[in-house]
Amino acid sequence: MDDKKIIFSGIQPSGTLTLGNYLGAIRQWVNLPKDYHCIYAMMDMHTITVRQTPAELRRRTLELLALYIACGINPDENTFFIQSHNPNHAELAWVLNCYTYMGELQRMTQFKDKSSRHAENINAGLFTYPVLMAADILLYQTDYVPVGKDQMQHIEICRDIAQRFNAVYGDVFKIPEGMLPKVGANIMSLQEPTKKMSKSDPNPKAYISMLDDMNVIAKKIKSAVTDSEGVVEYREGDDTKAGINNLLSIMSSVTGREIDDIVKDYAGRGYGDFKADVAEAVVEKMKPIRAEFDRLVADKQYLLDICKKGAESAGRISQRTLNKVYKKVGFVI
Ligand code: ATP
Ligand code: LTN
Repeated sequence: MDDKKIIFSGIQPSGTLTLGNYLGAIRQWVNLPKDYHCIYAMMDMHTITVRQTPAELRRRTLELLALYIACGINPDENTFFIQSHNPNHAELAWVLNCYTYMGELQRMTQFKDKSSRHAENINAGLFTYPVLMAADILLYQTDYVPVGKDQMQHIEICRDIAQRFNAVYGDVFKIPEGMLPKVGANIMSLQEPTKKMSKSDPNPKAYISMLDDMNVIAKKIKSAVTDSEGVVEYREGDDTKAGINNLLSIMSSVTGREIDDIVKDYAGRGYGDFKADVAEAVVEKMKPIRAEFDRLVADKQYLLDICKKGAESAGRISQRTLNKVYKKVGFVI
């Protein structure tokens, strides 16, 4: 490969993407400068850490690719692939499992959170999820991983594992860095604005799905939980203001305007006006994405061809790292 810096990221096809996924992750992928080599995957192997309906998982995996493209990531300039199409991920994950401590996995917030939500199925995959994620990233000698804030703990453990491995065997892995968007790194639930917006929230009013109808999007924003103060103002860290802070972050992310600048527009005006404008701005942003998604998803063969080409390229790049690792740990290759 040339000497371009490498970007790697991915999302699990565990549900329909939310505005949080878009503003926290995908939107930064679209705006990355052309001088990076970008690799984006659909993380189906991570998704089965929570029980799935097979036909739905299959459908959502290709829908996720259609959404990536509909959001503006060009398949001719970027590599897209399905995680399970490149077996190197599972192979490196096994090796890294042997260099990861139970104690550090036990501290992971996502594990604690998901095991309490899925108490009937606390499987070993859920526990070692961060190790597979570390393998995803390290296989490509990744420089930067653009994700939302909730994933930073996983990037940290990935760096720890890589540094530990390098300390024993020399410079095998590049140490990656997380990349957060300036605004929108942590979009909150519309119903409980101190909790993050999540596609697996049982209450659909809490999130905006990228495939919601435009009038549903507007309705959800208009019924977002706010406060009784009636002042459109951003107050970081003030939980009573969490709903308004969140709507301001959303407005700023979708319009590209500074929060301070937006606040000025609403001096002396109520939440009704503000919510109506946020709804309109979000709908404007989502409309073309939705139309492009509908067009792409109807062409399954086109999507499958992209996955095939992407898996070949991902396989080739990652094989070099895996060979090096196997040699270092003493496997006969
Ligand atoms: P689940 O509910 O299934 O755990 P999720 O909606 O939290 O899913 P993920 O698949 O875990 O989404 O995340 C995909 C990407 O979107 C990650 O980079 C994550 O950091 C980002 N992301 C998820 N939710 C938000 C949010 N509320 N705000 C900003 N970024 C987010
Ligand atoms: N855990 C991530 C999805 C994910 C990922 C990755 C993101 C799996 N492997 C590698 C970046 C890089 C999530 O968003 N829940």
